[in-house]
Amino acid sequence: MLECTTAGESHGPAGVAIVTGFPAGVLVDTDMINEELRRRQGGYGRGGRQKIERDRVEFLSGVRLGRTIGAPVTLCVRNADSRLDDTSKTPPIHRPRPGHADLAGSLKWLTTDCRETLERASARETAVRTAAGALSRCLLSALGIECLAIVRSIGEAETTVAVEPHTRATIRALRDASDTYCPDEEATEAQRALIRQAKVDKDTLGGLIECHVFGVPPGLGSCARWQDKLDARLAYAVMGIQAMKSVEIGLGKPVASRLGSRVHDPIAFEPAQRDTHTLGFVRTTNNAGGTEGGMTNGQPVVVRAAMKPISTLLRGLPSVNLETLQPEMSQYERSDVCAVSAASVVLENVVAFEIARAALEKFAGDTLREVLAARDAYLDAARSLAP
Ligand code: EPS
Repeated sequence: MLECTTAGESHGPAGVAIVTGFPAGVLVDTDMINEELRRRQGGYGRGGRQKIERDRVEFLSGVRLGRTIGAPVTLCVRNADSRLDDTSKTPPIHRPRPGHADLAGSLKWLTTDCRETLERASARETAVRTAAGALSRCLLSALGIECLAIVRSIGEAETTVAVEPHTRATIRALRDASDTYCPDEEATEAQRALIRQAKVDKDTLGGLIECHVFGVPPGLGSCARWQDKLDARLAYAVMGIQAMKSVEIGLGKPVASRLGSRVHDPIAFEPAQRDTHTLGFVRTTNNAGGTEGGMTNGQPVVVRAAMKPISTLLRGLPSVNLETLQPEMSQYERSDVCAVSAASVVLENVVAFEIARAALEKFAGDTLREVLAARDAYLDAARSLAP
């Protein structure tokens, strides 16, 4: 089973991720992983920390001569702004920020110093989670599976652009030309304006991020045990990203208000596509977001998540001093005005990891060669179901 554990504090020496269950023989594209780390550091509205850090992955184990060897892979991203034990630079925080882990964590770990909690709760942790997800994409690319996440909205500024298999190259290029990672010039401009205004107002902004996964074969995940449903696993993993408050698969919330005839994706068979990963089963719509019964159906997997605004507001919010129990405004620490763009990169790589995990469950093997052979054997068997 593919697993990932992370460790590290925001201002500690480094973050690490340990990935177990990764097959041998996968070519590790370190440049691609570093490019994902660079993108995660970017996005309009980021704060001062990103001028200090230059995130790069180091492999401390599990990789030899550029390929995985089947052993646990340890990925490390060092912190330039490392000062955890210097209390002159990381002073205690007694005024918890509403929306942050500060208060709940202080009550949990029996302390009045919110720093004990915030150092681990920080979204700095997503650097190594992104690196681990990007490692899993080295396997996915060998399987012909591609992930693409965009920013759908920041505040009220939203794009309605459709992301389809045949437009994905254009969407990727538009996204990469946008400094909010939104594949729509007009929406990008509107998002930038909202972020600028929020900064002036000493406020923060959230948004919607959306990931599409192309080339996923049918049959990943399972309806046999609820724990193995792929949509459930995706929701679990995505809610594990800092600041997410909801997850949707495919059409999402609007399924509640539409008739069935306007929700479910009609099934057709296209013989010319029989040799592709869809096995020839095509749909005119993809409201299901590529999963039915918790299993992939050959259509793109679509996951959307709502990120709350950053809880560190320069103007502060009503709070209570944990040392005096007197009302005070929440404490300000250097932070971002908007990290939705960065979160879209995290989403892309977290979703990739879950898809890779499900692919390895169906096409298990100690080496990439065996995984590819299992995938091919399955697709052949599925094609031979009907004459
Ligand atoms: C974060 C607070 C800020 C963000 C941080 C998340 O860190 P600092 O207090 O050092 O300025 O920059 O995000 C990152 C460091 C990162 O790399 O994404 C928080 O409180 O969650």
